[in-house]
Amino acid sequence: MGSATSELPSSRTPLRDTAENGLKIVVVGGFGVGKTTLVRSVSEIRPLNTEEVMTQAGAGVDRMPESSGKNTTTVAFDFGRISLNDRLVLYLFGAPGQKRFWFLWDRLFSGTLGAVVLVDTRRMDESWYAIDRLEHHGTPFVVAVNRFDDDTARHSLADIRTALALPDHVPLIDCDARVRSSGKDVLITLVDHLHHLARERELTA
Ligand SMILES: Nc1nc2c(ncn2[C@@H]2O[C@H](COP(=O)(O)OP(=O)(O)OP(=O)(O)O)[C@@H](O)[C@H]2O)c(=O)[nH]1
Ligand SMILES: [Mg+2]
Repeated sequence: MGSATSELPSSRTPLRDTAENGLKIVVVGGFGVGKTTLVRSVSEIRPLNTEEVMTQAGAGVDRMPESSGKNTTTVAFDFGRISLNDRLVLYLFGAPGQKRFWFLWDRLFSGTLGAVVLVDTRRMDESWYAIDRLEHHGTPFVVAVNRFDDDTARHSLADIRTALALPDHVPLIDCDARVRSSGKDVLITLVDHLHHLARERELTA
């Protein structure tokens, strides 16, 4: 994980008695954008990860930036949990990023209240499929740009919004998937967005 600053929780944190609202959230995005990293860094339980080591057989198929130290990939999904406050708990499902596992996504989306699309600006084209599928399912989402240290281009959020053809009402934020507080901010942005959409629906009903 290089200079990762997040820490895995050392023991299980029991679910608070007051928790009454559980929301299923999925984290989607292209191969190696940091989905597993995000679920690991924010989860208050030891996350379930279905990582497999990538071998030479994947060379040319598994398209990662050369400098990446990544040597495992998610083959089913990640699962973690975070309590945003005394009553609200999020169940996080990290999707697998490689194209050959994308058929699992539609199943993962079932019962999902909202999604985070993680983006690596060096491989923006890999984000389109995620956005497309979420729009198809009508699942509300926010987009979080996981800024990698060796990304020298540092595109602005405005440029990224244009490149992804994201409508103005979709929240777009920066994050560092390795940092718990940053991952948590992304989730809070998503919950605020869901709240806002629900209020809008009430007003127009
Ligand atoms: N420098 C830097 N490295 C990161 C960041 N986020 C993740 N990484 C590293 O990038 C690699 C990719 O992370 P993963 O979390 O496995 O990515 P993923 O999206 O789950 O990948 P797949 O499940 O294979 O699609 C790992 O080696 C991480 O340690 C980041 O913000 N900055
Ligand atoms: Mg993963």
